[in-house]
Amino acid sequence: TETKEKVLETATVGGGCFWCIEAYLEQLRGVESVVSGYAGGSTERPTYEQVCGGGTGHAEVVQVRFDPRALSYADLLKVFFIMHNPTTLNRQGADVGTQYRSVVLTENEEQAATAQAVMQELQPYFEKPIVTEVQPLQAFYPAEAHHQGYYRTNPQRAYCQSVINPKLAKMREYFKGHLKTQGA
Ligand code: MHO
Repeated sequence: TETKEKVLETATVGGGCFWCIEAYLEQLRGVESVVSGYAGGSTERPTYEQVCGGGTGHAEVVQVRFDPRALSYADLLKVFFIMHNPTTLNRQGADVGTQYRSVVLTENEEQAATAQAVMQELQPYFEKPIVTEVQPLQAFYPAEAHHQGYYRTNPQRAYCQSVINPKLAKMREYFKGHLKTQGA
């Protein structure tokens, strides 16, 4: 018997608070899982407090496992770029600091080339230069358990209501036909 096994790919991106990126990217059809974590810095197995304190060099990122037959890496990146502000390495809305910088951490040369191509394609839609860092992924450190699925676990928290809800509304408005649940 022939089994068609799904071959998933991995994308690692950062651009603002990982609670947000996780909440909106997991809406996309083709996304199988999203894990919040830290990458792009040097400290091994950092804690959230260390990352917030600066000095680790890490950004808050999410690691996405996706089915490339349902969602291309390029399309995933386009959604990511449109959903955050890739023209700053310091500020994402109310969240300020290097941990919120815009970064794409690539698995291979092909992903790096795709990231550059997507940035070039989207540049005309932004007033300022896209400054997203594109670099090979060295290590990904999953964040603490209470940071995983934060929006789903804490929908009533003020941050979820005031910051994440508008992003989910934007997802529905911009990418309606590409979401797992179109009505929610
Ligand atoms: N300013 C937000 C950011 C959370 S995010 C996981 C807060 O501290 O609640 O960086």
